[in-house]
Amino acid sequence: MICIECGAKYLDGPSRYWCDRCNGLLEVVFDLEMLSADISLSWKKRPLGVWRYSELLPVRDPRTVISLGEGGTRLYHCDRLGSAIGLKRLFVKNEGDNPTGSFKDRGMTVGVSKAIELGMKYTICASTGNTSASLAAYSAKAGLKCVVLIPEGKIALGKIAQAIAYGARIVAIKGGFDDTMRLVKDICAVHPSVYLLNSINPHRLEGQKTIAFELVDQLKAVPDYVVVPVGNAGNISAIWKGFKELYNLGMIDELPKMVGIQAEGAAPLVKAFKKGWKRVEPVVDPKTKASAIRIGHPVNWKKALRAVKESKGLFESVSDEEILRAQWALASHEGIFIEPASAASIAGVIKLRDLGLLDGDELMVCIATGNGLKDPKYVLDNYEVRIVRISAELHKLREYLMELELSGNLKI
Ligand code: AN7
Repeated sequence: MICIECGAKYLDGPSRYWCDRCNGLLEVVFDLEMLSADISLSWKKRPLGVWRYSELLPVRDPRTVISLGEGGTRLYHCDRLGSAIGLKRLFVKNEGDNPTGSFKDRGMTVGVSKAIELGMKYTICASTGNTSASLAAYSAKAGLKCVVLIPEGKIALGKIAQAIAYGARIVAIKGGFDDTMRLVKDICAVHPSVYLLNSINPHRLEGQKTIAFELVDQLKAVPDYVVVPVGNAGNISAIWKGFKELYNLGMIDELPKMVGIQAEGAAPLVKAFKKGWKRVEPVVDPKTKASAIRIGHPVNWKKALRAVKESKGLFESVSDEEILRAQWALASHEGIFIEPASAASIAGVIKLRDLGLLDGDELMVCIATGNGLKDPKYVLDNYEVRIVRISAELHKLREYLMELELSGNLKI
């Protein structure tokens, strides 16, 4: 591992989450020249999924791998939504297909395998919901005790239900996500047998970079833009790292522009990017209905700013209203139901088009990070619910269908 701040190098070994010298973020580096000439031939023989790319994952012994069959998620060409918003090549990668319903599983299969390799007894994370669900599931499969810290009352229903069912010890903290994150970092600094599995853990990000590998395998091309909802900013950093590795291996000869989308009330990276700051100023009381990305102090901000700058991409924010409309637009045009935070990526694409930054021919990929079923209450609370009540009589139903006929097509 290498420190992205001071360049200090660390051999693979005991758990370490930040640089001993300067507290900077760490990154896993592979000696790409040591890899066999054509690893892509081996990859082609394996099914699409995280472990297809095992040569580029930091787990030494395949026998310690804890897997629930993560990755290999569907990539949809959204032609109906695309034509409604003037984009010919709009694709959505549905990470809600993963075993616990979010992209976090890609990181957890690697991170929890690492916990086993290192002989850890406990796993721990702070979470806005999906991380806790995913860590709880992988810890269950690994036989490790799992503790999750959540901001009290701020987690979507489906996610808390998952964490309970998978048997995690759940600690609710009065405060926001950033308070839970601080506590988790502090406890792991003094407790070496507790393994921290937030995205500050560089091994987790290695699993998440496989989103980039799969995209290239599925599209047989490099997207022009990859649009990612941003909270702690781990995923956008990981995906960019994946593309760069393929580029450095000579497997692709172009790179995408990375676009990070934050919710307006929780957008410290957007602000820093637009003002050209070198640092991110935390948002003290972040606000958005997209609870997964209600994060004011993203731990990976430095990696994410670097990813967006290197790729010549951008950060943009979207309002809660835009997120709601985007979720509805994708579900009602494409049959893909994604959670509000994920819909920020769709809202972001619509905003880029409105800002006149797109000409309509670009190959655009939105990363739909989590399944819509994670947060059913959001739909019931925010949609105009269209349910008619009739008595159980045939003529009533026929009357209703007649009315529908007269009113023309169902409005979407
Ligand atoms: C659906 O679960 O931070 O920018 O604790 O659940 O890599 O943090 C969730 C984040 C986007 C943001 N979409 O990813 C957590 C947590 C969904 C998410 C993000 C999250 P990062």
